[in-house]
Amino acid sequence: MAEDARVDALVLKLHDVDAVKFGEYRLKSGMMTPIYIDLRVLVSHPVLMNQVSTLIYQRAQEENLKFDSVCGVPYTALPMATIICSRNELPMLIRRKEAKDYGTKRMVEGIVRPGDVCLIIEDTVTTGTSIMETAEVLYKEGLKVTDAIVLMDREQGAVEMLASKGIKLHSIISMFKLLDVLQAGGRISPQTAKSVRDFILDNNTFKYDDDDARSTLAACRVQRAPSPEEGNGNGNLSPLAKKTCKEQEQVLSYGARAKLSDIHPLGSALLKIMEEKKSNLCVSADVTSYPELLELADTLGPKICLLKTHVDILQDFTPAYCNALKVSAEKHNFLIFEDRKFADIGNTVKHQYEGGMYQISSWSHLVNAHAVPGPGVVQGLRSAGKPLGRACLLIAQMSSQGSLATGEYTQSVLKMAEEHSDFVLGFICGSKISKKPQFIHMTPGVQMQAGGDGLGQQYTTPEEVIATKGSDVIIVGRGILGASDRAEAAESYRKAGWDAYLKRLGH
Ligand code: 5BU
Repeated sequence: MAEDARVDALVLKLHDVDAVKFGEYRLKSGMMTPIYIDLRVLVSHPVLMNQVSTLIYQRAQEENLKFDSVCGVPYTALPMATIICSRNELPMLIRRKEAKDYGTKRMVEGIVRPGDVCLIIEDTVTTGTSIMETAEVLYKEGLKVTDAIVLMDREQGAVEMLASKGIKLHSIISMFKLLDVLQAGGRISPQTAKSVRDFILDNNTFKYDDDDARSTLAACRVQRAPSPEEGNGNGNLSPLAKKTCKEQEQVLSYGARAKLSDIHPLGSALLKIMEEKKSNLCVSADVTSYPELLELADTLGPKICLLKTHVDILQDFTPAYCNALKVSAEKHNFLIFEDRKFADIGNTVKHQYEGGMYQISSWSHLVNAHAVPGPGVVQGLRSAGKPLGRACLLIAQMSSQGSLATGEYTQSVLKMAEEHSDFVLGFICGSKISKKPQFIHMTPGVQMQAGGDGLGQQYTTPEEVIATKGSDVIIVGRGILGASDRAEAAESYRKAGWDAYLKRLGH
């Protein structure tokens, strides 16, 4: 079962066992709330407890979190941490709520090695203070905390608060997701769902003090589709919801989009790289010898977020080369994108992707595909790539003159991407075609001067592509490869792309 379906089923089961209740309740913070989440009851439901623990651990793996031990926030998350640690043979730490008044007076039980990273597990968060309290006890022991996983995020400011303290919060179920599932399942009325949504939007506890935090907040909420009773306009939204919708129309930062809960993990990784390296530049490494390709990867690596290859133009390809390329990608923190443009039935593309002499799925993070064959092309690629954490881009438009990928075709590609967003993370296109911030738009045919190459290629400038057309990534080949100093040219493109992005953000 896909993870989404498992989360939906879990939400319904949590409702069945009264772990989610609607009415008037007072939270630990004193705040009154129309929805109460009480996951303490899970100890009486071992099957559910196991499911929850599995989902939490899977999230840690999907996010590729690196940690040396696990600590559950006492008490509700303690058994979850115990199950995860026992099943996966991970060292656990127990945080005491009170120091013992005899013996060692320790606040943390278990082997503590200063400098180790501890992953925090929590059942529910509102403001994030319970996670912070546990983190502070761990900090005092010399431990580091970089990430926390929570089963249920009430979406009232915890993500932003913890991010401001250097902890990334990953949630399995968000409040809006829970409401959508319960409403779709006929468990709550549209009115109840709406009143809870309004409450959540009006009661975000995080006081944002800069634009980045503000756009993070918008990013955290942008997943919410308007409920049917909200109509198309914003007429009856609460003031904060209206403000949020306004923010959604504006462009979110790459960093904020990386934190969207329903973004593809690889899309999130790419956006993080872009933010960290201040680069939306993908170099199209269209060279025909492998040493030259590797040389490009090593010299341009620090300036790029992606390296795009055409493996079948290499005259000296051997499978061993791909390892060296992977090493370079790790060293310089970029992703690899094989521009293979798959366009066959699912079964054939699966073979082309994972087999043959190139074994593309074993080394390329991203590939692209034409939508011409219909959804089977994505399904075939997905069956080979998803287990490896790979993803694909659909070609919605092309940069070449007279391309047939326009109008209704482009719209159908968009729909196909939306229906397969567990594997499709974005598009090759000339301009932004989807409003969903989880999709990444990449544009080839980019040079400093608009023009063409005499063989149908059409060039647009970085500024036009990013600032005017709203695409996210510039793909540049000959603009860099044809320069006498490729590193210098790459730096000019990186800067032009980044400046255009800052302009788009209104900086
Ligand atoms: P150029 O040297 O910047 O023109 O190279 C562009 C690269 O992008 C090249 O590898 C093309 O195969 C690739 N490309 C493109 O130019 N236009 C498209 O629509 C697609 C890919 Br899809």
